[in-house]
Amino acid sequence: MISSEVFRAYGMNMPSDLHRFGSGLIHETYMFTSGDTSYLIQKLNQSVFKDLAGIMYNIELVSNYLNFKYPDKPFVEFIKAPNGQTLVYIGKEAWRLMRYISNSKSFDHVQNLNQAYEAGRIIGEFHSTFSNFEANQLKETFPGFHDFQSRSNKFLLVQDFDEYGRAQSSTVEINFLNEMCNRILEIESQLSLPIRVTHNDTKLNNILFDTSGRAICIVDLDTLMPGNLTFDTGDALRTMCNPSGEDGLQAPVKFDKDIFLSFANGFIQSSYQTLTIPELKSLAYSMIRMATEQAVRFLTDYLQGDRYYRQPFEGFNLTASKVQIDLIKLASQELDWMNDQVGDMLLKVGVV
Ligand code: GN1
Ligand code: MG
Repeated sequence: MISSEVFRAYGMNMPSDLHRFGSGLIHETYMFTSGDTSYLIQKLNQSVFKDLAGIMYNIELVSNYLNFKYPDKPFVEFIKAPNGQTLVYIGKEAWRLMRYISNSKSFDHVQNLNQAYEAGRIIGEFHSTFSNFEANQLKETFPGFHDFQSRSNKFLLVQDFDEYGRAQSSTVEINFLNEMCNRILEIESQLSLPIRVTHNDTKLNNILFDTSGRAICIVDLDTLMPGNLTFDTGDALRTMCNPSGEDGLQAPVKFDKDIFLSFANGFIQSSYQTLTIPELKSLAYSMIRMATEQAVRFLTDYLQGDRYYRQPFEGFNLTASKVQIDLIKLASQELDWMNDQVGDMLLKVGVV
């Protein structure tokens, strides 16, 4: 399944126990062992990620900082080929190799409240760790990735163009999201949060846990870029607080208040000493902001004929957009409650 040339480029022999690893939809990931170490090798998706060199540059900058300041903190560790390069090209294929963090596990759905606490804690810790890192050193490898204005501009454009004649079948969703976009843009114009190193894809399954349930670190660093905190807390919350999954197949859509509380507790414990008060208070808003952005992205892709997201079933984009819309409605009803809870937590740790 992988040519031995790839392993030769890293100075290794073809392994005998090579097998497919994880549920990633973008890259192809395989696992193998050599001696007593396990490795992951990935064939990178170059149609989604156009600037692989920029991505690896960002990851290297961030991991050098971490290794220098916090050498004991676990982080993804890439292996260089004998020619000194992390990326190896075999023909047109791009590959990279990393050490597998032993005894680690990731989850697609929240298993218990401690896991939600741990996810919040590790995201808060990530932002505390990099709070003094000059985020603008990082390259914008995916321009406008979480830029709400450009996501909503594109949404309006594809509605007008309606190349696939699909706008009529999604009028209710389009109208709701246009309204939400205006609301979010209004809030964003008054929100001024510091630019930080953001992970930008903090879904639960990008967090590694050890066998005792403690979160070890956040992985899948391809979207590391400058951004603001809401991108990371919001993406984690919108995926964790809704047990239905993005496809709506696991369970009915729900906003799970207990998961929100556990996540918020973990997050505040590990970050209240370093993050600013507006950032800490943006937690509840961040979830609605990121659920809206994701709904807009799914519906934009639906209107443009499903060209970005892989469609696990016909109509996935429209369904996934509806799931986010239901979540936005449920979470919006609890916005005051969420803000009150966060306010109480902040008071308890002495932040007012
Ligand atoms: C994509 O491939 P995956 O699942 O890690 C997307 C995220 C979306 C997510 C929605 C590079 O992430 O931004 O939140 O789908 N990644 C990219 O499921 O577009
Ligand atoms: Mg990913």
